[in-house]
Amino acid sequence: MPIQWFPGHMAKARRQLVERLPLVDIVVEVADARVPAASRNPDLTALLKGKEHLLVLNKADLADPVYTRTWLKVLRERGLAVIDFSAKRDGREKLLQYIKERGARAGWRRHGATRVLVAGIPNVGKSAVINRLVGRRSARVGARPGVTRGQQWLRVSAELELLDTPGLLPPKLVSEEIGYKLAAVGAIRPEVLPTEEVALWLADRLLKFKPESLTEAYATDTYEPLEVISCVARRRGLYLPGGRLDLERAAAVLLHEFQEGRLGRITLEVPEEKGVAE
Ligand SMILES: Nc1nc2c(ncn2[C@@H]2O[C@H](COP(=O)(O)OP(=O)(O)OP(=O)(O)O)[C@@H](O)[C@H]2O)c(=O)[nH]1
Ligand SMILES: [Mg+2]
Repeated sequence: MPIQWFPGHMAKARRQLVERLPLVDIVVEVADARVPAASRNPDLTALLKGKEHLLVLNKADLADPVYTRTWLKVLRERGLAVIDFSAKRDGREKLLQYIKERGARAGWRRHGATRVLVAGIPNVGKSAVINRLVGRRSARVGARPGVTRGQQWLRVSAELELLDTPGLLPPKLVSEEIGYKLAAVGAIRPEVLPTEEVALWLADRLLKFKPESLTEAYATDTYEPLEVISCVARRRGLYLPGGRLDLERAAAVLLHEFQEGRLGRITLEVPEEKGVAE
């Protein structure tokens, strides 16, 4: 794995997170509902041991609702407090209610405001979730990993304060498969894994999980991932000078359109999959 997997600013963000933990009442861990297992950082899970904790499967509007229900059930059976959420839709009251409930259970240590630390890997929507709770665009949001650079306190009310934190990846890539999942949802920078490899992996997944999404978007009639990329190029008119298909751009287009939800609501991993269970 290239060294850029765990950039220096993340090591610093990790140190700052460890410093803050004792000062907050509850941690809201944000993950991506399209990859509920791969988008959790085992290093963070270890740091949070013994801390009041709520897992938020965000971007549920982009995930397959049937799989989301299955994931919630499985994760709850494993003893986790978990809810699905979409920072794009309104689920503010539900999330506030959960935070309150978990908080009451923790028996609020302090008289002043309840303090919530929001953590997770990059680009899962931590800042967007915070903005939804605050009710306005207070934290910076962006469609690439690494937008939030430092910690920032934001106030929901006199009773509730949220701490936005930079995305944190595990120091080591756990498996290549997880790398592809994270690249497919945009949680790791595109330079880390070759775009064409990620797009081929994604095409293979889509063929298995939701082939009709490819038929509808790109008029595919194949079960070959490479041929899917060719269909994307033809459908979007991506040609190189000389008339050959521009597969590199087609790969980037497939990733982008998947990430934007233009292929429909798709989940990329299921609980019973090999290597996914905890
Ligand atoms: N469709 C959809 N998009 C979302 C949702 N939440 C966030 N996004 C988008 O996902 C991208 C990342 O959101 P951020 O809030 O910046 O993510 P973050 O976790 O704070 O990322 P870093 O600060 O880079 O670690 C942005 O383009 C958001 O608009 C959601 O629930 N649904
Ligand atoms: Mg952010």
